[in-house]
Amino acid sequence: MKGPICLVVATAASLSLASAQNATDTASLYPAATTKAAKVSGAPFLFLSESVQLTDSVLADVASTIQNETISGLFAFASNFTSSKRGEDGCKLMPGDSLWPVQLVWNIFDDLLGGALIKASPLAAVCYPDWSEYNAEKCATITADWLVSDMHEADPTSIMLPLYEGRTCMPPGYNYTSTCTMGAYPTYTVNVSTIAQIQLAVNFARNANLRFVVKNTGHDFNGKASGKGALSIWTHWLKDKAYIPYVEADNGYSGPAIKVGAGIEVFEAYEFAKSVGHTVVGGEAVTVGIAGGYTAGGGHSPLSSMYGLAADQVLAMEVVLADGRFITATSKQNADVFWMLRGGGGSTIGVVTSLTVIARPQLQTTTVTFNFTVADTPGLDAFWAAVQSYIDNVEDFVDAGTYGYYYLGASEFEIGTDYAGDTYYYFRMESFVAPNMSVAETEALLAPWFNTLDSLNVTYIPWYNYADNFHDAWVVSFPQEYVGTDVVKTASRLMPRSVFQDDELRNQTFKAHKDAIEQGLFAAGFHISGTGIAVDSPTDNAVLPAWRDALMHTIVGIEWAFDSNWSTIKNSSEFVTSWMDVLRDIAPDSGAYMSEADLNEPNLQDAFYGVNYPRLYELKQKYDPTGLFFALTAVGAEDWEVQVEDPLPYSWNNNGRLCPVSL
Ligand SMILES: Cc1cc2nc3c(=O)[nH]c(=O)nc-3n(C[C@H](O)[C@H](O)[C@H](O)COP(=O)(O)OP(=O)(O)OC[C@H]3O[C@@H](n4cnc5c(N)ncnc54)[C@H](O)[C@@H]3O)c2cc1C
Ligand SMILES: *[C@@H]1O[C@H](CO)[C@@H](O)[C@H](O)[C@H]1NC(C)=O
Ligand SMILES: *[C@@H]1O[C@H](CO)[C@@H](O)[C@H](O)[C@H]1NC(C)=O
Ligand SMILES: *[C@@H]1O[C@H](CO)[C@@H](O)[C@H](O)[C@H]1NC(C)=O
Ligand SMILES: *[C@@H]1O[C@H](CO)[C@@H](O)[C@H](O)[C@H]1NC(C)=O
Ligand SMILES: *[C@@H]1O[C@H](CO)[C@@H](O)[C@H](O)[C@H]1NC(C)=O
Ligand SMILES: *[C@@H]1O[C@H](CO)[C@@H](O)[C@H](O)[C@H]1NC(C)=O
Ligand SMILES: *[C@@H]1O[C@H](CO)[C@@H](O)[C@H](O)[C@H]1NC(C)=O
Ligand SMILES: *[C@@H]1O[C@H](CO)[C@@H](O)[C@H](O)[C@H]1NC(C)=O
Ligand SMILES: *[C@@H]1O[C@H](CO)[C@@H](O)[C@H](O)[C@H]1NC(C)=O
Ligand SMILES: *[C@@H]1O[C@H](CO)[C@@H](O)[C@H](O)[C@H]1NC(C)=O
Ligand SMILES: CC(=O)N[C@H]1CO[C@H](CO)[C@@H](O)[C@@H]1O
Repeated sequence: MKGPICLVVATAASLSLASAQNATDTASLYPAATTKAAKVSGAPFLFLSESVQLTDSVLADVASTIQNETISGLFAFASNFTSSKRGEDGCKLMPGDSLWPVQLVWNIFDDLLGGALIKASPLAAVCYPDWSEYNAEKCATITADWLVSDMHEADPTSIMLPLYEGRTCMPPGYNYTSTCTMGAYPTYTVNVSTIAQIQLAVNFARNANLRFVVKNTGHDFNGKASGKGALSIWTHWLKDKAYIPYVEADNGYSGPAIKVGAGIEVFEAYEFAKSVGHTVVGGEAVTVGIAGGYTAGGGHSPLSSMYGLAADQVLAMEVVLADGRFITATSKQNADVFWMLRGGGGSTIGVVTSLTVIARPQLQTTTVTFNFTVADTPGLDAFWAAVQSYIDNVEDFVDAGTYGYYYLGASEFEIGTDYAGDTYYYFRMESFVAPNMSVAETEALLAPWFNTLDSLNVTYIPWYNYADNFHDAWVVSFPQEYVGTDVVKTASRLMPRSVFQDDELRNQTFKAHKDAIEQGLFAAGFHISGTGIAVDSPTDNAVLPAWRDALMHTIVGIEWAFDSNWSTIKNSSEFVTSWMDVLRDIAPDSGAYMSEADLNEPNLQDAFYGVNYPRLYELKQKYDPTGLFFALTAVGAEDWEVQVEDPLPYSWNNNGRLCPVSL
């Protein structure tokens, strides 16, 4: 044993050497703000983290150092690996399986990674005396912060929707069981800081037939960043960012751009863009990742009705493909990869390591926040007429380039309470965002709706907030949202323009909102378009076409209690899935936004991907023939099933062995 490990340290040194060769002054990689960068094909430069790459010669060094082809073969690129490690049943391996890599191999892997391998444990393990992590003080802290997204994204393995790991290790007060088990949290996580580490992990997981997970922030609504027994990579620390004053991109765009590493979050992107006098298209949420699942899935933004979706902003991307190779993708280079990873979803054919996106000009922005409950109206009829008036004005609001994020429910939104039968209804405009508009212009746009509210004698106090740039308006209007619970199930639908132009269908959309609330559900939604008024939408990406005609993205959800049993969860989930038929019937040709959708959506390939699905599926086979990448509802996911341990049907969460679907 001693020999190989010593030799491997030398190998790790050779990876460090690659890094040293590239340890040039970071500044020299970035074009000076005053120079016009030369025409570049694809991304104009690589981040330092991206210049440290796994090459054939590094692997040859590894092979000659280890002197054991069985082991060195585990790290080889796809073209070099011939034998299959699949078990008889074709399932991905789990710890305890006879073919699971022995500890020596994990040690070698960790050495090659430079010590970046983390043995994973659930965040709340600190609350359980039978775990070595047990620490009452830490437990008190994580329990207090459990609903705060910062904490979950700063952890290598935690996800923000723990229902999808099987709610197996919750802190006190949120726990369904009195035990803590691994659930669908991965077995090991790589805390990546270079491309070489990602390539090595991709090769190892593929060659060793491990379940492979990419975790960025863990925000995914369907817990896609978890997987039982998996080797995970954590992209959180890929925090590079750069401003490129002028780029001539392959898609014909010329002008300023910003390049962001995979770990950059919305608030960091917004702050950075502001610091260089620009704005980028990102989500409303403070800590959603910008370059991971968000942009890959389409990515909607308070700026979408103005500039389109996040996927529409991408000029170039760097990707580690399933074969372990590192590529740049643009509309001319690896164009099919570039097409797929702008709308076709995360965790499909590669790991995106950075995006180069259009830097938009700073725009003055007004936001408006207000709410009213039934008690602020003369009665239920007035309350509902006020809500209907919003829906009647949605088309004008979107056509003015604005976005609105609303909540509708019974009583104030509180987590874990059942509201069925409670008629203390409330409506909240979390934020109406009017880019490029002064307060006076925003008031004029809102006047038709507000006049109706006034004539209905609804009491509401709109809070106007104005800044001369998008970031400063956004930062005060969008506080961090609650995450961390396992007591909500949502479904969603994109509602197209044709619905709002038809009195009957528009009324039905309103009535559906009313019906949902009367049945004890809640609604959260957006007036928004995937077609920006200020731009031509690209036609060469995989964004769900229904986004282009949409004027509203409506999410409807159901809640249960922390201690609800699995039967209740199953029943509630089925209830919200079938309730959504109301909106599906109003807009049968539309679809649903994959990143904020129901994993039990009927015909989900059609609903989440539309006409793009056959090509996406074909590319999945081309670039990931062995199925290294998997996520619930992702392209090709229908070929696999998660054999869940909870009393739910297969593939309702990630807490089970991943196997090819049984025929
Ligand atoms: C509070 C909250 C607010 C939200 N607000 C918005 C919003 O304003 N607009 C909007 O469009 N969506 C929003 N979302 C949904 C969001 O788009 C999805 O949750 C998205 O999947 C998050 O991506 P992530 O990379 O941050 O998260 P993760 O959960 O870490 O990853 C999501 C998926 O992408 C994969 N992935 C992550 N990084 C990479 C990578 N580098 N390469 C390949 N695959 C990768 C993961 O494997 C996983 O399958 C919100 C979600 C929450 C919980
Ligand atoms: C892997 O294959 C490439 C060609 O595809 C070759 O150049 C390289 O030497 C091989 N590496 C090893 C370690 O066998
Ligand atoms: C190579 O390593 C494997 C796994 O540890 C071991 O089973 C095998 O005997 C080794 N082969 C040689 C030639 O040392
Ligand atoms: C939650 O955990 C506490 C402490 O272990 C335990 O007393 C309680 O029974 C658990 N709740 C449920 C619903 O299992
Ligand atoms: C992950 O790596 C970063 C450096 O890239 C380091 O700052 C951080 O502490 C590491 N986190 C863990 C949990 O290892
Ligand atoms: C913002 O408004 C000004 C004045 O109406 C207009 O000239 C400009 O084109 C608008 N910008 C965008 C991005 O729509
Ligand atoms: C609103 O209030 C005014 C004055 O109290 C009253 O005259 C009017 O009838 C009310 N309208 C509605 C729709 O309740
Ligand atoms: C609702 O609006 C009132 C002002 O009319 C404000 O004081 C209150 O904080 C708001 N409540 C919520 C939950 O936003
Ligand atoms: C839509 O609803 C409004 C308000 O209730 C009503 O006046 C109108 O007649 C309805 N239109 C149709 C076509 O149902
Ligand atoms: C689950 O909980 C519900 C509601 O409390 C109860 O009616 C049902 O019997 C429980 N089911 C099981 C299998 O325990
Ligand atoms: C199933 O869920 C619906 C909707 O919440 C509820 O009305 C019904 O009572 C539930 N049934 C059971 C058996 O829990
Ligand atoms: C060893 C290594 O990875 N060298 C890379 C350093 O960065 C340049 C470009 O920035 C690459 O061309 C080298 O391959």
